[in-house]
Amino acid sequence: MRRAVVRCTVLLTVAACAKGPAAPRHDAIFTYRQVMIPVRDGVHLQTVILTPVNQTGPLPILFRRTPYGVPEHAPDSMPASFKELANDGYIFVIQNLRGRFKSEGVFNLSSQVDLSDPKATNETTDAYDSIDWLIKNVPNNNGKVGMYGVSYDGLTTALALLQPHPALKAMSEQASPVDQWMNDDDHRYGALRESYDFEYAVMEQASKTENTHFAFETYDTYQWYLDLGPLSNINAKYLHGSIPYWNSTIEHPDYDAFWKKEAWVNQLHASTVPNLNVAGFWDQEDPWGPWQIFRHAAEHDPDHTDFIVAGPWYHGEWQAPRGDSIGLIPFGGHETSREFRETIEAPFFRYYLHGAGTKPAWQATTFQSGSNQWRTYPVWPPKEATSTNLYPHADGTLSFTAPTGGYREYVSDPANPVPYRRRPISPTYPAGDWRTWEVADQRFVDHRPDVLTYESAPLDHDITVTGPLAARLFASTSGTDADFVVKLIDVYPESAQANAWKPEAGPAPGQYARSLNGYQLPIAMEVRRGRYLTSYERPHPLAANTPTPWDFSLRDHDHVFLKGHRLMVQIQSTWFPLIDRNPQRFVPSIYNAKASDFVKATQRIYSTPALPSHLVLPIVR
Ligand code: PG9
Repeated sequence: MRRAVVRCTVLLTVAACAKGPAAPRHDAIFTYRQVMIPVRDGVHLQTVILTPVNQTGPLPILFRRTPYGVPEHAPDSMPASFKELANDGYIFVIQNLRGRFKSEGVFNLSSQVDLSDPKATNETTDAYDSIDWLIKNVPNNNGKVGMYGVSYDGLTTALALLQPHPALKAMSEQASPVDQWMNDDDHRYGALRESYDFEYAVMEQASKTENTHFAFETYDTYQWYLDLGPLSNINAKYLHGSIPYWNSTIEHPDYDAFWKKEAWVNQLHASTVPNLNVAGFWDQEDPWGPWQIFRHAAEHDPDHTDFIVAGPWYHGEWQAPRGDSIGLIPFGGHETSREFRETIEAPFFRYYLHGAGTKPAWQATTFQSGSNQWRTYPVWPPKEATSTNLYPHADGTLSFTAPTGGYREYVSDPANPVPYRRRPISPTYPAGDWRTWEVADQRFVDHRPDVLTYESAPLDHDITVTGPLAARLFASTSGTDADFVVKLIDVYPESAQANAWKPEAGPAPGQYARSLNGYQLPIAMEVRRGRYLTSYERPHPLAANTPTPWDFSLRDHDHVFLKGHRLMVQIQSTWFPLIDRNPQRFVPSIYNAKASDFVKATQRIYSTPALPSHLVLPIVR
């Protein structure tokens, strides 16, 4: 396997670039100590302890567990991502997971937790044992521990909910996955996230002591994945069975016992530790997990300690210095990330770990896009939202009135799949355009003959959509397997120039045009795979040319479609190489499909009184 090695973490929290030890500084803000913490099976975990140099009394510990590498020295200056927390005074502790970098044991890129076996170790028991060690061994701690982290570090935080140490008094799980077959990083209801699953597995499992980026021979990975052909070529030509997680993925195409064990959130039925869940509406990796953790913990939450915050963010953007825009889309002058940390995250930990301030008086807080306002909700979803059907019509229009008849069709060709973002599609990591692809202007595909576009008239009033969205398509295919992708889009008016990105307002816009005139902004997008419509465990062929209901969950959102904007829906059957290509001819496992199994198919979307395809919007009037 060809590979490129990097030494920096992929996340935005404490920088973990491997530099030599820094010389002692008179203006240092933390003292740095590295220890090996023993856990129950005798394995030692590499752990860094950052203690404020100006510490005068006992302080709580804020603990983060990561697969990406711990810092090799104290930060030279205060990192933006924990400046607000540091102002309150914490001992920051960062630990490498077992089997990563200098931590002993075997890294298992999996979140399987078996608490019925007293000898088993996993991320839940490693967190428990480490907290036990920290409160007994870190000088001058106040006996209270908080955990927090984004993505994998959010997952290791959330897994502590399953058997929390009594000293764990609060946590903020941020963008944690919960079930890697159902949603988030690796699959969407069984449809493989091909580029992410492959590139991430290589990054974390090609080397114990590095984060490795697969070295593509072509910059445009759309071309690379297309040239690859059937997925079996990944092992045959490149990995040769060397990456365990990739092997597990292709050995378990369906929702079997392996993935059900991975779905750790199904063990959670109560709020066991006060938890501030954090989700991004445009999180390109883990948009679903935080909502699932929030909902599972809400099953039994008598003390109201289960909270959620969501904003218009890409994966982890709430830990960026400002968060005043995403791609070209500005947030109305708000620095949402700084505001989140100052007014929500820091006060949350201050209340539970320092005993100061007040408990949040809400269950959910969002930064609502469109209106660009912070909103608080006593319960989520808000009771006043009314489910309202939005219908695509056979003439390409979109409205709240039921359809009178007809259908539209297109030919989906696996040899010419619809790209999920504008080509060239750079590798997922590092940098590239990955972070903001979910807000990319969809005009780059709406002319394609294999993408159906439906558009409303300009809105004569604002439409506020708050809560979970869904879609039900009535669709047929001439094949025996198929994918459908549904996108709900906010179309800006031609007069939107005034809203356009300003150079001083945020990150460089990369490849996108600077005007928002006519911009097609995706609000909700999802894919379903036909073989799993009736059972996730046992895939079934579709009956060719037979209209069938396809149900989509489009996740939770909070967005205002402003007066003068239009609503748009796009429907397509490929989304490549984000989602692997469906052969469109049913085979027992797509991962064993041969090149000759991939065939063209004619797809139809119905808009008749008996087959009224529609989206369901939770509209707040
Ligand atoms: N999305 C990444 C991840 C989390 C958990 C499991 C696998 C991948 C991450 O950014 O850490």
